Amino acid sequence: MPLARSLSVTSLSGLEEWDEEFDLEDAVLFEIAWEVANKVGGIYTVIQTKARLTSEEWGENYFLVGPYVESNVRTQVELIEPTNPVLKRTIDKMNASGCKYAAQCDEPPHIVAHFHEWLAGLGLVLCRQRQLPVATVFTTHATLLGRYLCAGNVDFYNKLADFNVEKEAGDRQIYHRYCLERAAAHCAHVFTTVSQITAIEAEHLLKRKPDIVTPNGLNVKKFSAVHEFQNLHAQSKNRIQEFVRGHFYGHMDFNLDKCLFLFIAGRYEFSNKGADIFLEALARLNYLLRVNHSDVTVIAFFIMPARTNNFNVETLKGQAVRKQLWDTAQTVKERFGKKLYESLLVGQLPDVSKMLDKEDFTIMKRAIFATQRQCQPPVCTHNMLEDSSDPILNCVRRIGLFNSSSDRVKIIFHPEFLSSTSPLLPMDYEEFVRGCHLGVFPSYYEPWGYTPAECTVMGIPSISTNLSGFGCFMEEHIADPSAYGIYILDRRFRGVDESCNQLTSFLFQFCKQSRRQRIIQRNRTERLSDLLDWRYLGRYYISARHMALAKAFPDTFMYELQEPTSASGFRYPRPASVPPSPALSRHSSPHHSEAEDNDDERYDEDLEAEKDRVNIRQPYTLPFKNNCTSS
Ligand code: G6P
Ligand code: 1S3
Repeated sequence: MPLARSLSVTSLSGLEEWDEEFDLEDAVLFEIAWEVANKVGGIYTVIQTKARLTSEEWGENYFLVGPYVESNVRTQVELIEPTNPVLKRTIDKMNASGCKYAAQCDEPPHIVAHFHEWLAGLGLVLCRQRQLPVATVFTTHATLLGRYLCAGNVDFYNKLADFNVEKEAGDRQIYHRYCLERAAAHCAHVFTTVSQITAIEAEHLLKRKPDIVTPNGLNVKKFSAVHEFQNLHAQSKNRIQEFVRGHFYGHMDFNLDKCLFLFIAGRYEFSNKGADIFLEALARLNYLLRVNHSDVTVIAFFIMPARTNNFNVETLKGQAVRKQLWDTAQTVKERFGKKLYESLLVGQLPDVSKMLDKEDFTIMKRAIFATQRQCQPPVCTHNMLEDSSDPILNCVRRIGLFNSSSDRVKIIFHPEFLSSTSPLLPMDYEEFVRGCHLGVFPSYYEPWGYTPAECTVMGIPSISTNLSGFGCFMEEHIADPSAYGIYILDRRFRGVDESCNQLTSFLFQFCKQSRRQRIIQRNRTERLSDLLDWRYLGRYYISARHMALAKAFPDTFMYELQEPTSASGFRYPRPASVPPSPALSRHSSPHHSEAEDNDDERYDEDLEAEKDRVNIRQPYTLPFKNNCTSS
């Protein structure tokens, strides 16, 4: 019997010091997903952002398998020949025989095949049915039935244990897909999901408790200058402001400097993603800002793709008018500059009253005339194909937020993912997020939730919920999440109306912050980014693979489950500026509003930050109960 190699994951002092007794030389990892080089939703982000870390570990023995989509291959894939002869032979044979199974070879490597989501699950089931010597991992990023049930307005979390799953799947005509998902979960050597909340859901709906939770990470970009992300915020905000100038032309009766940009983004699942309660809370916020005579204006962006027939004319016209105004200003400036120059050339100070002549005034009047507008600035930037039944538009119609001058809350629905080549808002998603003030993701069904995580690593505060994997994860790992700009809405123990009130209150409090308080809060938010880095979270994937190898090849690999210790569970402390006594805690909160805060002074919290900065790479134990360690 070959000597067993231990799978050591006890020394968790950062991946750099990973105690890697595990010889991957003869092992090969396949990761299979419908979203490999094929952007549909969050799984694409998982695979894409994790690829660097995984290839650092597996080198040329790491293979991603996805659908062949010609346009994606052209833009995202570099075609190369595999160097591994076994794989080359396999691929040649597969190509020759129309992609049939052909993996017999002389020196079979230890294969780990990691399948994501039910769409790839069939491959896993067939691997097991054909008794292939492959260690299999199945990760579900959401359960099919869970998604359907939640979208259907049921009291999902309270009834989880009671659903007749086969009947529910049948009623929704997803029985075949449900069976595939359940089979993949049960056939896998190791079953994982992205959060504890989805683990509970999977246990009830798929009837298997996940072996390990594999939370989603990101590639965290660290800037050498601590404040660089703040500068980027200011730059990106300027670009959003430009768009707003065009969109609201003729109605720019609010102060852009006192304007806050909020946004929700993601797959267009109106209630699952919480767009319903966000809109309702915005209506309540509008009322609060009006009755309190606030000088703040909120612009809420909805970035959720729907079926459209391109941008609408009014929206495009807005940007054209803005550009025309800009060009006019440049023309007049140049004419002005020329006159000034000529005057200086002859050694005279200019006669200011003659610097603008009749023609200048005509040019400017014509430009101002073009900004006359009979209609309100549009709520939606595109021509919607299903305008009359669209849930966001219908909700806007019901709550009456039509971007009128008296509204303190304005809505912009952009039913297409953002792109830097857009004629309207030429920004990519990352730039846009950086320029916003707050991401709002009040999801009801959200196994993980990348959107608030992306906000966090860019130093932008966000609202998530205690029904989202991200929200629960942050609640578990941060002593005072809201002090760090991580607002977690209670959608688990409150009714919809109560949650909506809480959301309104979060939004209203946020609007009351001074610029200085927002800067402090962004600094704190950004400090959490290590927690969401794949360099930290990637270890759960490593554990899952090790577990699978040990289950599939018990003569060669071993692992041992470890019970959680009291030390398990890592928590970011309250920010150092928070005094211990609740009586004094007013100053700890970025919400305290004092007159002297209302300036644009850069308040640098770095000294405090240094005191409470927690080195995430310090030794600690895995924060999940299902740790696997060496034997
Ligand atoms: C960043 C910039 C500051 C700017 C501030 C605006 O911190 O470095 O120069 O004043 O953003 O913050 P605000 O929350 O008002 O967009
Ligand atoms: C799923 O995508 P979704 O937006 O349909 O997978 C994502 C990646 O794991 C996850 O972040 C999200 O919550 C799930 O819902």
